[in-house]
Amino acid sequence: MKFRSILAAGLATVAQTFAQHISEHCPLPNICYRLNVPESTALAGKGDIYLQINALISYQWVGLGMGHQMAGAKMFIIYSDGTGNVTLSPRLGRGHYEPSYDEGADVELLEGSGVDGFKLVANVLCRDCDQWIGGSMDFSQHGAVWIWAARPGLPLQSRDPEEELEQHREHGIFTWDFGAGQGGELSVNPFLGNNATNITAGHGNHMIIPWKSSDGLPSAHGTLASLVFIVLFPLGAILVRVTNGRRLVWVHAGIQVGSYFVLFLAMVMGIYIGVSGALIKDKHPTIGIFLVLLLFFQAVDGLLHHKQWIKKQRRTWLAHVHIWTGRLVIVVGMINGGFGLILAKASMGKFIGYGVAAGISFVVYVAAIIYGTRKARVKAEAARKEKEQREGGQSAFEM
Ligand SMILES: *[C@@H]1O[C@H](CO)[C@@H](O)[C@H](O)[C@H]1NC(C)=O
Ligand SMILES: *[C@@H]1O[C@H](CO)[C@@H](O)[C@H](O)[C@H]1NC(C)=O
Ligand SMILES: CC(=O)N[C@H]1CO[C@H](CO)[C@@H](O)[C@@H]1O
Repeated sequence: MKFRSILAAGLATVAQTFAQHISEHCPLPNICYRLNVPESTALAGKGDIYLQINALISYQWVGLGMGHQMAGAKMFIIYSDGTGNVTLSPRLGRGHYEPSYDEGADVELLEGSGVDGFKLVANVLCRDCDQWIGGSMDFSQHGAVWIWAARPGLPLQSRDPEEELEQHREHGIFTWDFGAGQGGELSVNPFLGNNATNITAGHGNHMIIPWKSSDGLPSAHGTLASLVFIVLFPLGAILVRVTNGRRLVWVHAGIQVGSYFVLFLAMVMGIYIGVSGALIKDKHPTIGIFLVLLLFFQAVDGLLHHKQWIKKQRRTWLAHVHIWTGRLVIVVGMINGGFGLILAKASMGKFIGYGVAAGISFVVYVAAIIYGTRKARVKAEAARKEKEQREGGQSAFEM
């Protein structure tokens, strides 16, 4: 009896000891990462480590990465598997896009993992965390730099470790202080037992870093929409202002309607990007969609005012609405391209390139409007004089 209680007390002490070797970092109240570096690993600088990823079920996926950026990082991503447990997906970061599944990773999901009430919990044993393709980490040090990311949303419910992941929303970088987490047995899952109350917050400075999505579709969207607002629409507008010709109005209509289809395609791409990246509520897509809608009525108005013009041989209010809507759409569209670049966190080079192109186009466009307006005025003046002369001549003849 006495022996038993000594044993029990001994076990409790052991459990208490393990419980103390956990270093915790909670970048958000709903997301916590825990680390234990067993004593032998801490001494050798390499060997097994234990990790815990712990997040609210409201996250579609939650990830932790070793390294100071996505490229070259060794990552652990978890999501619900649909059967009450979590799927552990080890990945390798290749750059600023979805990390690829790391088939060869020597990691294991341990007891205690699962969807526990409102939480996703993954207890992970990592046997190859000291070295991987792209980097290494020395566990005898005081700490190292890690990254994390998460995406809120409905549970993924997938057992496929290669599951397609949507881009993260929340993300950051932090220096993880190993100190508090160093110690304990190599072969004991430190996250089991109810005694893990004495957990040390182990984070140094941390900050938010941008994590960009793959560039293909956003680039195509941006290129097409810029082509329309910087080149095609102004070109179509300028043509009808500065040149003459009976059929010109149809060339104008052809260019603008053709451009509209290109813009529509760009908008469809943009909506896809916006929805999958949860960016759709930003001002860029809102303005973009509004412009596309407005342009539909612009086409209708163009047709109507042309009919009026043929009948009356002069500009009606429909024509003025058409002209000013066109000008507004072109200028707002150019500005909205800038908002798009901000939303995409584009490089300085792209900002400058876009700014210069839009600037040149704007200047040429305004110059053409001024030139066209003057020309029209001169023509009208000449026509008026001619008419006067004709009438004057007539009256002289009558006299
Ligand atoms: C989840 O999976 C791990 C590894 O297979 C297992 O140890 C654990 O008990 C599972 N959890 C639940 C809740 O089934
Ligand atoms: C918690 O851990 C710290 C440092 O390891 C230790 O000094 C402290 O006594 C522990 N507290 C409890 C309640 O075990
Ligand atoms: C400090 C503490 O809470 N210790 C508890 C650890 O867990 C055992 C049983 O699981 C308890 O008996 C201890 O009181």
